[in-house]
Amino acid sequence: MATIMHVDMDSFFAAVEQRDNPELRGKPVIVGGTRDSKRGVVSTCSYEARKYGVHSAMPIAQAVKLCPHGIFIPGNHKKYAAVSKQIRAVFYEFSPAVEIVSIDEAFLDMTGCEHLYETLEDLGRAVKERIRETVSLTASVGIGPNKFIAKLASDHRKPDGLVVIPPEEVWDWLAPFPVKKVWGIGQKTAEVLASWQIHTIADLRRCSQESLIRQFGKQGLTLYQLARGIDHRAVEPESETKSLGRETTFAEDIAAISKLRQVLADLAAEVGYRLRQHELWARTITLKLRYDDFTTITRSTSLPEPVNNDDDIFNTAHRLLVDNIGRRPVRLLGVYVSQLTPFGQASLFSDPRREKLTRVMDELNTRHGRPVLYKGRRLPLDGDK
Ligand code: TTP
Ligand code: MG
Repeated sequence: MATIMHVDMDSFFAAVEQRDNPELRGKPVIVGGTRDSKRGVVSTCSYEARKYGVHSAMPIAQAVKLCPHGIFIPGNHKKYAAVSKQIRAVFYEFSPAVEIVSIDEAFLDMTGCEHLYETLEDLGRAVKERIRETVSLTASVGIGPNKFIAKLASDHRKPDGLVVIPPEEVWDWLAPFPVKKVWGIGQKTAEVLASWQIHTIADLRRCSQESLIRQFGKQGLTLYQLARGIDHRAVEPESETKSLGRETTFAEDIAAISKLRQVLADLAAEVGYRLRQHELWARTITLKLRYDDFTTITRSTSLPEPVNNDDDIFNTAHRLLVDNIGRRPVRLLGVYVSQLTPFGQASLFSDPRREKLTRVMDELNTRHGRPVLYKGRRLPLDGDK
């Protein structure tokens, strides 16, 4: 039996801010923009702010309404990335098999190392303590026989949590969770299941494998297994972590947003095409920008549901472009996708006409070598400079 650990930092960006400015401790801190930010969204907030209903991805303006006395901070991505690097180094002290999931989160395969500690709780505590010593921050840790259980466990007692679920406890422990906690069940799948009166994992176990496959295709089998605490996915060490993307450097720097938008549409279409060829969906879209002075930034958005069509990739990347372009000429533009998953819901729920169009385009593009088909947005829009 495997022993898998999932580690996730608590209110990561906000906790770093509170660490570095004692005046912020114990207060509702909201990272993502200043109070008057028109377009900003919340990156994260301290647990003190969560009491007021503030959460990641909420518009700053809404957070101001919910938590008027909140402390609003634009945030310092360079600093968070540096802290993230320190945390990664800690992970490798404990296991060579580390899968970095995001800036503040990783899976560690601890199989075979169990005997180094008296109990798995001791192992979890050791990791939390090393993190605290190294970066003075708290992490939540979950340990279980597979990734699904480990991740659910780390989330279970946040913040500063430690939850160990031995294999023999998995069945009972899982039963009461809402189906939305099952990996790959998004809003839409949850709605279908709710219409069948399936609300908890215990309910989900009443569905036969056949009925789940009939309704959800390949994903149905996975749901059947996850409901029983079965998850065969391996921890994939960093070098294998899947992400893909495309970038392009311009012969001459470009400042016109209309031109950049066309290039972005091409890049998004390339990336979408490659995702679909791999039968993968992506949760995180990253824009890479290099300005004329060679400063390079990357900005990411994580979506509530995994996507793999050009429009979703383009729209997300375009928003990041608009938010970050400033007035500076751009040397390099790139689009990357990560947090890839074989679960997608496009075939079930998206607009069937768009789906069909995408399929036809993919087929033509495969046959002729890319690109042969252009979408309207690649042409400059009226009024663009
Ligand atoms: P999370 O681990 O999802 O959130 P968190 O660490 O802030 O809080 P929790 O205690 O619930 O784990 O994300 C890690 C960081 O990634 C978060 O601090 C900020 C950033 N982030 C965004 O910028 N936008 C988002 O929509 C999300 C979800 C996270
Ligand atoms: Mg976190």
